[in-house]
Amino acid sequence: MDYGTIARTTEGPIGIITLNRPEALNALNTQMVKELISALTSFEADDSVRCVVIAGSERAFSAGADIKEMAEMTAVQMAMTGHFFPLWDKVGRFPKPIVGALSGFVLGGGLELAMSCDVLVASETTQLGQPEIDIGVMPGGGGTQRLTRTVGKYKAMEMILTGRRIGAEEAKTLGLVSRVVPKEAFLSEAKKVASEIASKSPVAVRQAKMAVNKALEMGLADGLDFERELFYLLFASEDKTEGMKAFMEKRKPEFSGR
Ligand code: DAK
Repeated sequence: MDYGTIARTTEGPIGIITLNRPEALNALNTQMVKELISALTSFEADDSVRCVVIAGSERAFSAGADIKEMAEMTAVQMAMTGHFFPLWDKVGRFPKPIVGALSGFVLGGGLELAMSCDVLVASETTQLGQPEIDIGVMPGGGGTQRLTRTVGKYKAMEMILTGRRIGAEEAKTLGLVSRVVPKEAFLSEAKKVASEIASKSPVAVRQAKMAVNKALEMGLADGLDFERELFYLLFASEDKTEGMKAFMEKRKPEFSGR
């Protein structure tokens, strides 16, 4: 597939998607959503890709859904086309880890896309917000649910009801990003984290990601049962045998993903 709104590249075991509509601050339009789904689908099928990075530019990760495109849409069109829902489902259920490389504006659907990633590296210039209220709507891609689960009711209400943006340091304090780095380093740092994850057992990484995500959906007792089942399963993997053997032999493990 030829991509017009994103770039899809690989660097060793890392699949990289770069949002690329600089003229619209990487606003997510239908074409970009389709291309994102296509790139993610190809990375999912490619065994050599062990971790994915989604990045924007230094000025904007994404300023949200494309307002110029949405302005013309009716409720029925939204519902009948599903609009962006396939994207959120794809990103939210993507089995491999995704590192979000954030910088500049991370707004609306851009923040919702970021919150579907697994580790968020943010440049010190990052501004995050859910400004949908300013254009007469509300978050529709998971913002009311994911933001509230992450930062709690009162900060989520403040952000969603006022549309006010927060900076990278505040986001880190709130647990909304994993780490903050100087603006020159946001992409390299995201790739570094992705490489680190890619060096682990893909089987263990996949199960661990699934278990952590379940913590946001399940009660504690069910979550602990779920974790235990996934943990048992890892004892059937070759990677478990290799990992423990390598420890005892004082060498680096070589994980095969089996
Ligand atoms: N859509 C379309 N174009 C955008 C845009 C957006 N969201 N954000 C920026 N642009 C365009 C601007 O129109 C401008 O283009 P020209 O007018 O020059 O052609 C260009 O990008 C540069 O923007 P500015 O000139 O405004 O730059 P500034 O530095 O002055 O301001 C800003 C930057 C980010 C503060 C400002 O552009 C802004 O407020 N943008 C809108 C942010 C926003 O409201 N975002 C939320 C959109 S609603 C769903 C899932 C998700 C969603 C919906 C449904 N389903 C699953 C159904 C999500 C909804 C949203 O995200």
